[in-house]
Amino acid sequence: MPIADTGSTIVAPCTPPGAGAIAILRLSGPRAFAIAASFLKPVRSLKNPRPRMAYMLSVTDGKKLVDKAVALFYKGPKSYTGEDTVEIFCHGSPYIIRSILNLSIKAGASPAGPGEFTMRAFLKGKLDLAQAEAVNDLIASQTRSAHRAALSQVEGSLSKQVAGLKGKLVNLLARLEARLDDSYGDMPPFGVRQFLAKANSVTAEIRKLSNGFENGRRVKEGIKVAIAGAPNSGKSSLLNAILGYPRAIVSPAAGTTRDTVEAGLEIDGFEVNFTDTAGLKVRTPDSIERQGINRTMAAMGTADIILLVKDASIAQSPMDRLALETALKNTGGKTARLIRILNKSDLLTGKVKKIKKGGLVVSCKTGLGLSGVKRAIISGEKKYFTARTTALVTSARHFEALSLAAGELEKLRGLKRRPAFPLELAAEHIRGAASRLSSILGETAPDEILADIFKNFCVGK
Ligand SMILES: Nc1nc2c(ncn2[C@@H]2O[C@H](COP(=O)(O)OP(=O)(O)OP(=O)(O)O)[C@@H](O)[C@H]2O)c(=O)[nH]1
Ligand SMILES: [Mg+2]
Repeated sequence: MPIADTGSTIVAPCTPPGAGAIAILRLSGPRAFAIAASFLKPVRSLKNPRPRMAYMLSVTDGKKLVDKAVALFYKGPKSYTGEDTVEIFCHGSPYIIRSILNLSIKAGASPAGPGEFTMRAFLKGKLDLAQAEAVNDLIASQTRSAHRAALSQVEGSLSKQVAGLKGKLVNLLARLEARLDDSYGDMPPFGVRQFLAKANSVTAEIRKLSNGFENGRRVKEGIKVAIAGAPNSGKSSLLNAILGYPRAIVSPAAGTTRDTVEAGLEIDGFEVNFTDTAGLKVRTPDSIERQGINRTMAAMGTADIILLVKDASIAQSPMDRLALETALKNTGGKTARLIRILNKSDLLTGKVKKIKKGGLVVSCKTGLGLSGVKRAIISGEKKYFTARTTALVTSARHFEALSLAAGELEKLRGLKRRPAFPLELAAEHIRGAASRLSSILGETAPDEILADIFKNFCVGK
């Protein structure tokens, strides 16, 4: 996609392919009005159309009527793209859509690339890059939490915070530069300590923002939950009971599940992706089982949460111990969380109270404790939306830029040890950090980055 080519007028359907009650096509660019007027009748009403007024018009191909459609005209810069834009609402027949596309192209429009409308909005300054990226997340959002994170980013929550941090860096830089310009030595001695304290506090704010990325990732991509434990402990039963339908095969034979079984569910506005796994065995199993166990290990290694299932009606077995050790290895010291499940509580008599400390008491058979398991899965997540004051970082690109900015600022500490504080070098680090922050907003984003971002959008957005 030629990034800088905004001289052309582009066209694309904005609604998904296939038949529908209504389809919307959009034209944007300097010739949008003229191109629309070449096939919309009567032309008289299009000489100087009133912005954002709905016109009922005929779509014509020469003398032939193609459809009756409603058209809206937006005079730039008061449009989504910032350019002259026409939106045509026609009947949602693939034939009609194709005809209008062809009529537009015949009159000089070019087919829009993925995300090209939003990219033009960015290039015209209607949105910054972080906001533009979130438009795609908003379209892709499937749950309340993902929607909320994307919408607040489109509305500028992250941009505002990043711009604020950048402003603070610019201030620090101005102090250094004033010093560097002070060739007569008129200014009082430079307060290195105070300067570094200010820089440290900005670094801490940046780190706080970037630390939210793990939470942001879970909101955007879903919480990964691995269900693990000894064979026959009821892992597949737990998956089925949580989902509310029999996704995985359950049987009294140990070793029923050999491959991983995946299923997704929305819990209280959060997307949760479960992986049921093959039970961990102590003795070296046969080749198929070994492959299954490798998959169990992989699922545990990449999980955000491990639900460790134990059959509470029997004493702890060597396989339970192995499962616990493996789960601890995958959660200890990492961000992954371990939730211990004591299943088959319906088989216990009077022992329930005693085992409560060891985990969540559950019966997949009676349904006891299942809502508690669901609550435990999302218990850590809700706080990012309630008591949150900082924006949620959901993009790996933003996370990387923030980490690099903080890393750049952390280099300032090392300069303190020098006999004379090197103002030039300090300024260099601050400039570096500021430019990382600018890249989030798109102030310094090169064409390849833009192409890379917008290629993931759908055509028409
Ligand atoms: N009484 C009782 N039986 C249960 C409960 N949960 C599971 N079971 C039974 O335990 C047996 C094993 O259940 P699965 O869900 O297949 O166990 P699993 O951990 O997936 O087993 P593998 O895939 O073989 O490792 C089945 O006969 C289930 O009906 C429960 O809460 N109470
Ligand atoms: Mg199973």
